[in-house]
Amino acid sequence: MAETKFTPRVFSGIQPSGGLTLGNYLGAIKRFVDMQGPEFETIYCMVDLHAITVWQDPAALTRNTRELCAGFIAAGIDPEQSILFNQSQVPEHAQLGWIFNCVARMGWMQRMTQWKDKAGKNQQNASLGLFAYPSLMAADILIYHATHVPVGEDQKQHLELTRDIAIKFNNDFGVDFFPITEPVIEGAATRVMSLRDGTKKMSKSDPSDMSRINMTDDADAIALKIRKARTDPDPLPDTLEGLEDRPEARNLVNIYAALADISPEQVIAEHAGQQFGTFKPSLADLAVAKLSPISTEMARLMDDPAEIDRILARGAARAREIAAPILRQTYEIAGMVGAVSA
Ligand code: AQP
Repeated sequence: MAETKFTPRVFSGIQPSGGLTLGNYLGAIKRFVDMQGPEFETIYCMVDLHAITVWQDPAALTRNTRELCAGFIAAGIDPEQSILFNQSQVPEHAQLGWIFNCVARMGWMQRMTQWKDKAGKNQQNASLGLFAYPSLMAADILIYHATHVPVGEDQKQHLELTRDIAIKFNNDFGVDFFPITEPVIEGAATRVMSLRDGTKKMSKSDPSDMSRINMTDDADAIALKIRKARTDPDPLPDTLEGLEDRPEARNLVNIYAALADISPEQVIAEHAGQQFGTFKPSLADLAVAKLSPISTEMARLMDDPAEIDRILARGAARAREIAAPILRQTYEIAGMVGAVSA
């Protein structure tokens, strides 16, 4: 397929299923900001329809959606330059999601590790929405003919499935309609790990608040969580290879690198031989310096929820201008009367 026929367009989303974490910031939002510019049209979404695949208290969902929007803007997303909205205001996502439910195969979905992790041993009791999550995610991306999707490492498998769905749709209908999307998984912090367990991803739904840094944490909370972060007794090595079997130490080095916009190698070069008693306070100072301005701005924006709602509604209207014709063409390709002109 000649991918060049598609406008270079970035799409990505975050679930308003809790407060934003440092993992979401370094793995996703910070990189969304980097991709904003003349090279791409950028579309960023609060994926509330995804969030409800597990139970969400309605009042908390509303608050988390607005707070997430405030987080995007405070971190540097310009709602004029980028299109910023919540998914449920653009019904074309769910409509294309249904078409893709009919394209994707049960076997593909059953292989998804996020499904297996989140449904756990109790799959019979998990929602049908949780099972179909990756097909809606494919629709989120392809309803804009997005060509590039910046995500953290955990979303790689879902992006491969998005490509499989696009390929199968194009083949089934003999068209060259959906682009084969490129995942953009880059940087030092594509997988920020829990501060309590270096083998587990930092996550907003982890029951332990000490496992993560929330974007709304104040300076004292950030410093405390980093001081209490699990580590080992050895000092930092003088090469990156020395961190191979030390997941907690490696995680702190990666976080430092991503916050400072340098490589993990540079962090090691600057801090080799240091004990964690020295390295952790440096990391805490850096984290506070980078995150405090964002949390202060988030709090300011949250004082005016009506303005946030206006930004989301305006973003949704702009998103629909792109999504509606693509949905209409999809229906037409599939032979839906009403979409096909007589
Ligand atoms: N720990 C992480 N390190 C790097 N990137 C991460 N992302 C999430 N956690 C990390 C990236 O953030 C984007 C949005 O993720 P999401 O909120 O839609 O879903 P998630 O990946 O399931 O995140 P959480 O925090 O673990 O949410 P819950 O707890 O609700 O399931 C994605 O690009 C993701 O890669």
